[in-house]
Amino acid sequence: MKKTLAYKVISEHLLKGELKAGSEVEIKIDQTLTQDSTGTMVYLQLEAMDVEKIKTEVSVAYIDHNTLQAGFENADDHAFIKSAADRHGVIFSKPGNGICHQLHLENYGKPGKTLLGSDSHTPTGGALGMIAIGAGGLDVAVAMAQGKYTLTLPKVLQVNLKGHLNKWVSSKDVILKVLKELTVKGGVGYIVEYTGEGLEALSLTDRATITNMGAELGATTSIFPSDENTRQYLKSQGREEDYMPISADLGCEYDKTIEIDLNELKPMAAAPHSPDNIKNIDEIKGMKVDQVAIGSCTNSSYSDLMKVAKILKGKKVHPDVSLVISPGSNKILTKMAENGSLADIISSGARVIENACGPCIGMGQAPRSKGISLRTFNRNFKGRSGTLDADIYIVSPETAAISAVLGYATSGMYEGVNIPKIEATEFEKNENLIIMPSGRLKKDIPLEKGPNIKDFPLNSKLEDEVRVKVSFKGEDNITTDDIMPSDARLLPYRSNIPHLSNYAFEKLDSEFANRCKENEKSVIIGGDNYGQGSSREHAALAPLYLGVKMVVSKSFARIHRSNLLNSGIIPLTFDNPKDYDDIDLYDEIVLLDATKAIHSDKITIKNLTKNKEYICSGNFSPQEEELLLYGGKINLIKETQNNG
Ligand code: MIC
Ligand code: SF4
Repeated sequence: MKKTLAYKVISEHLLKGELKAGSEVEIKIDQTLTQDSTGTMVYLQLEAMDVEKIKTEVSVAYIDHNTLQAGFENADDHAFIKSAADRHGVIFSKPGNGICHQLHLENYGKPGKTLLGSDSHTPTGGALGMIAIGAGGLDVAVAMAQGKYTLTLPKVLQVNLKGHLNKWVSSKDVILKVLKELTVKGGVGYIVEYTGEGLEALSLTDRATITNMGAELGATTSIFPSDENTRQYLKSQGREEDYMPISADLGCEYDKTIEIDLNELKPMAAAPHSPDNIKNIDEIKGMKVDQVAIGSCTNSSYSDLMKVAKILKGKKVHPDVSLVISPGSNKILTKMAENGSLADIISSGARVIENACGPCIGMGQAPRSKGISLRTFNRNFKGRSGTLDADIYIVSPETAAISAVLGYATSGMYEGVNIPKIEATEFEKNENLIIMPSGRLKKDIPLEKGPNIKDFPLNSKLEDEVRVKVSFKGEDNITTDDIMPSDARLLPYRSNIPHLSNYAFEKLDSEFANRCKENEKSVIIGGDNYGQGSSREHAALAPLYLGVKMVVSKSFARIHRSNLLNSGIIPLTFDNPKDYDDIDLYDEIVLLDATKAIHSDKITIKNLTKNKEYICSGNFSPQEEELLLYGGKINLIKETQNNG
């Protein structure tokens, strides 16, 4: 059978199941990555599972999110992860080395391999021809312990790229166009595979911008073939030997195809407050800008920052604009210091900040009140920047840089500016910010657990009757940033669920935590695509801690649904979306015979307050049913270990 590239890589890693969309498959995981804001949970979970050494070929613990260190909390998290990494044989990347996805491309990703990461932008690795999937921390912990991962096999959506990009139009505009076509839920249940003549002009890091933001489509992952551009990139990183060409079989069939004519694309922006709210720059041209932020795992590559440096060279950042730049890696920053382009950036009046996620996750650089910020990042959800009434526009680095100089949103295309050309370069290996595992035995390496590191909550076995009250009702596309906000104030508490849980849904409904306490056992009611965005399992663990037993929505985002199941919280979808309208806060809902009901196709819940019944579906796989019965993955693993 002729195979898509995605299915080729998956079939080479298939341990169990059938290569048929919709069926449950188990695949071998070659590599994992964690970052610090989800990583503390991963290593606590490894401890709870009593894992000795990991089974993957490469596992890396990156520190890139929580780097502000305004108190002891972040530093304690780093020390904990460092000690846990050594205990289990995981490579540790120190803070300052750079952003996990950029670093993984540079140093470890390989064509044809599988990667599971506790960050939703792990699909960045798809640029190298990997199957790279973002997941909740617990799934990554299990992948490290067992070298495998279970998923429902997605369908494959082909994006065929025709023609060539015009000057000032970049790969960021390609993915913004895909988002316009498909929306933030259009990728759910799919792997997005890129093909066509347009690939040739897209460098590896251009491709990585596209696969990175595939997360915003809700797709399981995105993938590019591994070709000459891949070889060039690996060579530039001093590891040409890791190159292997792979592509789809000629004439293979896709489940869905969209075509994009690159010649027709213009520079674009995702307007507030969703990555699929796409406008052409000419629609917002002239809009005064207060802040420009360049960086993040989407656009912080060497060529992105070199373009920015060349645009800024000899110019002055507009007096009303604060321009901040966070490079993707230490290697990139070093190279730019050596070739003088860093001086061009600094002397223009830009503020160069640490090689880390920084403002992308609200760790500093919150815009002014009602501020307008152009950012090269991937998410512009309301409030994520740290300023609730700020308007965030997502743009390419070239659009960001020229707008920073002129003080208003624009593209060089409309300003008669020449587009800069970037010469390829080679990077020297530098592992000064990498700590390899010492090889000592786990029992000889103490876990460094500071006072901020608390145990994570565990659910109990599923009861026959689940009787709950509605503690929150949300609209469509509720993000995990809405459920469990993260900013400089809260990120330091990612290993402290009791503290964090007080802030769940804070921005949408400041009474949520109190209501949960009042209701004791709760249900959350959601609209479409509930839980989109970040992979943070805190968006399941904080509700679990507050007594949430069930979430009923019109539909779910993939990673969040898994995180709920891993926590033993029942995710149900309404068969009739209109039933959603019926339900109000504090309504009492009951699921009878729950331990039997979860095995059925149709699950009926009763609204005792309104005297109504709603038919719902769980679509639980056999493994998911077990997760619910045992009250989550850790309980299930412990039970299985104890029984044999
Ligand atoms: C994000 O971009 O939202 C994050 C912060 O990287 C998250 C992970 C987290 O919440 O820690 C993600 O993308 O999964
Ligand atoms: Fe970090 Fe932002 Fe990328 Fe998330 S999206 S990994 S916060 S840079």
